[in-house]
Amino acid sequence: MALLGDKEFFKGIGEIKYEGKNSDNPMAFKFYNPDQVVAGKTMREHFKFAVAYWHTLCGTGGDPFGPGTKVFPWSTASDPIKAAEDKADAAFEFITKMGFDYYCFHDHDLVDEGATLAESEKRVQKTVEYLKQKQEASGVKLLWGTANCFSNPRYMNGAASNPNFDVVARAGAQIKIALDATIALGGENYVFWGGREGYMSLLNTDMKLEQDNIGRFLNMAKDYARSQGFKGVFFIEPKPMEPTKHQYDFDAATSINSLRAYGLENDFKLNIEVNHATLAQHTFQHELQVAANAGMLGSIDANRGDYQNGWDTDQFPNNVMETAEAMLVFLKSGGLQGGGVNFDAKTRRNSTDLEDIFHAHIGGADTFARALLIANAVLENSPYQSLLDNRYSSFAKGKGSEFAQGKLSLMDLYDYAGKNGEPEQISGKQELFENILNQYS
Ligand code: XUL
Ligand code: CO
Repeated sequence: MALLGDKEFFKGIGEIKYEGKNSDNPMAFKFYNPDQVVAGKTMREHFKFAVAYWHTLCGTGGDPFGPGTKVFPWSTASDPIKAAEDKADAAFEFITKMGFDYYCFHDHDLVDEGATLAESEKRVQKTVEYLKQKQEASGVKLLWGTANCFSNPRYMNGAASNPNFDVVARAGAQIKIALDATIALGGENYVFWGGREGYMSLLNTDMKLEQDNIGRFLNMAKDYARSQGFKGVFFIEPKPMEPTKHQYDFDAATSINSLRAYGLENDFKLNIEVNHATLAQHTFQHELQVAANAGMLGSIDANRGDYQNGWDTDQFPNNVMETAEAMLVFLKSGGLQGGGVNFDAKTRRNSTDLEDIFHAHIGGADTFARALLIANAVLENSPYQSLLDNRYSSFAKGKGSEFAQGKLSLMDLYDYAGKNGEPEQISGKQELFENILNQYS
């Protein structure tokens, strides 16, 4: 069995090190310094950067207008188990060279699906045995596992929301196998992204039954995993559309409501993806804040969309100022509960060199690191927090404080307002807040 070092796919590329912002070495971090302490934790601990198997090891660049453009040297074997082992070798070589600690997968990113459920299960189990050894040899861990219940044509009408019980059961079986794999690999979390859990037309859809079925299904999956000793967090990953027109887990607020409606709020949190937030017409930081307010900020899928088009382009993060706003929410809410920052992002179709995959992840990590440093400087050194506190200071004293403690009635507000007269006009000072972020960047 090939373990680390027996075979090299990314030849000529060594370990990526932190060299600081004056380095011109494209194969070095400029801001991500894994052991640097920021706000009481190392960057490594804050972020728990993870590599997404599906993009980085499997995504060859196909789009609706043409096939893939990238020929990966780990994807040549015809035997599915050999191909899975080659892919695992490449994955662990890449993750180790990046100096990251985590990876994430869908079941059939690891190994191709077989002709039957039993054959698929056997393949996943064999690959898991191999991955266990790769994990032990490298120290790399599994941030989360998930099941791909959206690509196979059997799921064209949904998985847990499918109108045909036979498909719902088939999805259940697949998710049981993916949970077993995640648990066997010591996965810290498990993700549900409902790729086809939604609908295209209400005319042929019983929305209430479909949503109730998803609620029942998630409870079954949670109960099974807990019965097998899984102690990690389950994440729902909201996305408003694509592939379906209306997805049930539209955004953070919608998903939190569903989790509460089906009694799942103690076991589930959210995995917030940047490009999913913007597809829902929200900012990334808005979605993080909504999740944090509910105590459900679990994990991040890091990427970005494109301002000029409206689909899930999954580009690597590179917008420092937007990410800095997100890192303000991240730091103020105490970071992520259970999860980490998974690069759910792909190099462009015409980025065909293997080294491009390194440039992409280096840039993504540096963007988050630089943004974290900015947010921390804003919180520690600037007047930002005191300006914000001041904006709400009327709730910290007098009648405002009584209101905030739930001690007033509507009649009390009536009496107070009658005596108080017309409220003073108070500026929101948005430009000043924006200038502070700019100044500390
Ligand atoms: C799809 C997406 C998925 C999930 C996992 O837009 O983000 O890759 O992260 O199923
Ligand atoms: Co994602």
